Amino acid sequence: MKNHLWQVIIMLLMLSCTMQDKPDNNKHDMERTWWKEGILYQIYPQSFKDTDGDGFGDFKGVIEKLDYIKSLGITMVWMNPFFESPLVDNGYDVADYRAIHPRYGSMEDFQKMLDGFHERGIKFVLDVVVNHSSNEHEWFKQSRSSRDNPYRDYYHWWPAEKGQPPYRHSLFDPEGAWEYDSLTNAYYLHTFAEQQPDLNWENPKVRKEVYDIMKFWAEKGVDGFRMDAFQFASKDTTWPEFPTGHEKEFIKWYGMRPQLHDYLKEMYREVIEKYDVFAVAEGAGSTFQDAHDLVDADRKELQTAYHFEGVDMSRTPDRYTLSEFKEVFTRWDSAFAEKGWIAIFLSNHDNARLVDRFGNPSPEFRTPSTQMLNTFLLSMRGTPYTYYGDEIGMTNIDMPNIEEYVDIDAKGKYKAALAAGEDLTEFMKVLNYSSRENGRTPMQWDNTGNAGFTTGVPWMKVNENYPDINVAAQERDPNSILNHFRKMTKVRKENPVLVYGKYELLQREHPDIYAYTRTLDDEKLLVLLNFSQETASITLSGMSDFGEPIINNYSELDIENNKVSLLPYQAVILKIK
Ligand code: TEU
Repeated sequence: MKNHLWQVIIMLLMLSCTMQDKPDNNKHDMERTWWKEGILYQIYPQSFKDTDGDGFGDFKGVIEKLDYIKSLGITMVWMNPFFESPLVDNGYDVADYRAIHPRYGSMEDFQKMLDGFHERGIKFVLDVVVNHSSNEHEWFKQSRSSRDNPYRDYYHWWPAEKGQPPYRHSLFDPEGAWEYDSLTNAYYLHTFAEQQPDLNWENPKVRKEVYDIMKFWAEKGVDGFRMDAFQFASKDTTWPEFPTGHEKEFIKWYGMRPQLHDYLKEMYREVIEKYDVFAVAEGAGSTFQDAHDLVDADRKELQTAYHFEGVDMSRTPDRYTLSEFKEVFTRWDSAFAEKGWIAIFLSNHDNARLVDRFGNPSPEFRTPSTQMLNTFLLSMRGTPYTYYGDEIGMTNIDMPNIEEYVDIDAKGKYKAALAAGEDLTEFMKVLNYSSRENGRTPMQWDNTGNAGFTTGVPWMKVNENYPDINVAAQERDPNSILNHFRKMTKVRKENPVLVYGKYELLQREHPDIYAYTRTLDDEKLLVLLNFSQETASITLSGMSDFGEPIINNYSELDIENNKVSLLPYQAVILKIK
């Protein structure tokens, strides 16, 4: 017995030594979780697949495509809002958080879709839009009805007898974020459109309502929550004037107030920990400290957050430089090298298409450049997010006239440019390249009418390149963007080093190639991505013993000793022995 006790003590000592000896980069490895290993696919439901011919995608359409979604090798789905809504901002204006907008189907259809995901081992992430509600939500109707209504404090009101409220910038309304409401002679705050009044998170009743909504969906079986525009939820409700000239510095003045952390801790206690669900906030603040504090597991707030520096790089047609790209992703990786976890993405429903912004959409280079970008997303540390259509290289559309635009964001920006007397030709050039509409066109399934998306009139025009770019055609081609995406999700799943391994940038100054290694214990992978349309080479000192590439978007690879030459947009991952 005594002997046995000693054996146990020695074993425990050995175990604690090996744990301490592990290099820093393995800390993540010790806290393995499904959401770190997850590969997320984002579905914009109105544009995915329509089954009833009304021109809007629906749940039945998603159900029809469940096997396709599974075949991508993804393990999580985030779906944009599908709740009851007047649809002023395509559903980011929710009128009833527990009801489904009829255009998507019924609650029964939702449940079938959710079960379908679960049967295929896919987790489901719900979009929770609670920085604001719709002005048609019952809470707001009550709130605006009288100053002493019990719901008055669900929103932010400024009584007009106090004069004009201090200026607040609105992301969608050029006239600012306060809207006058004559019914009670007061202004209410709306960070986005005037139909999206901001909820008052200082009010504990509002917070409880939100947790109840989250519980409602957790009970139905959703596995995670994406908190929309959440860094703006906490406000300085003493309403100070901001220094002149700085009124539009969004995160600094409007986002990440210290009490946000208290709200998140409360949400964690009330919902997240009770249901073992995952939560990600849109926005990670402006400093690494903000981001860390949001996702530090010990603080019990969120599991991941996502920063905007990546997608903010390429908002105008002059685009980004590779050195800037490397700098942003390297800096954010190093901030989370030991603790915390982030999302890796280059596109979503608020941005133009991946290939237009970061790759090369010309017919010659569309395929390799999209494959290269998908290789990047799936070989970085952090949970990768792929936006529907990027797995087949869907591109921007051409909409030179403002009359064609339906999005409130584009319309608001146009109105502001007009009021400011900007050069509208230049403005339209930038909008045509960068608008959110580019990323919202119907999914291109095949070469039949409307790309197989709908038999009716699509809510948003289908990109006319669908006969060339569609799922059916790419299914048949082993070298398609789609099949490369599938190979790459498989590679990520088979190589935990791509999830947990330490990231190290090589040759920061190289003008065309992004090269990095991922290392976990004695495994090391080398990722080489040619971001240019020319052949480019790189000489890797101290490395010559390369194995066969575990992924390559071309059939050949030119290696001579330690010099690797890459074809235009070639992407390879090599095992370093
Ligand atoms: O976006 C919030 C956000 O921070 C915006 O700046 C967004 O980047 C901008 O609209 C792009 O022009 C979220 C949603 O993702 C967006 O679709 C909604 O319109 C918005 O919240 C309001 O709910």
